[in-house]
Amino acid sequence: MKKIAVIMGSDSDLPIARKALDTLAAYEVPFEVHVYSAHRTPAEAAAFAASARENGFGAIIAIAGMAAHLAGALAAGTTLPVIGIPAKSSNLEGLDALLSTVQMPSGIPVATVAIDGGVNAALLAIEMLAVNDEVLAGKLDAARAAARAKVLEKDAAVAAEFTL
Ligand code: RP5
Repeated sequence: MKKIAVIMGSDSDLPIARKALDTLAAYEVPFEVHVYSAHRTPAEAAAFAASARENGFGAIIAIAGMAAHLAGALAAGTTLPVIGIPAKSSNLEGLDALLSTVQMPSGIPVATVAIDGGVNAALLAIEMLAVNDEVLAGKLDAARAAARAKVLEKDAAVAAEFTL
């Protein structure tokens, strides 16, 4: 199975990264984690992106806050899918990072998830791998079925308590 890379701009992004890592682990998807910054370590970030495909990765998750260029900078160096997580790390509540991550120019896409959206970033990466992995696709289906059952259980409980 291909690996997923989880790259964060700073170790202060770790709480968001953990959500993605826990999700990948729950699906038994292999991953590698690094701290590379588009601004503080641009050479290391570029080198990682340039060699990611030959190093066995299937997708890259990039987490960054403030003037968040990490996802775009990695995407510039690879044709692997890059998923950007804007981090809420400044007094602009993550809106700065959201716009920096999502507003990519044509030709260099970044699939941007919600601010601090570690779980969905991991699920999106898993869905990418599941395109040609039936076992993984089955796990995703099972998780959706379990989530549906939970909501229907809550619906029944709420309806029973409040319906006149
Ligand atoms: C970004 O700046 C990082 O991704 C982090 O979210 C933010 C703040 O970094 P630190 O100053 O905490 O290292 O590059």
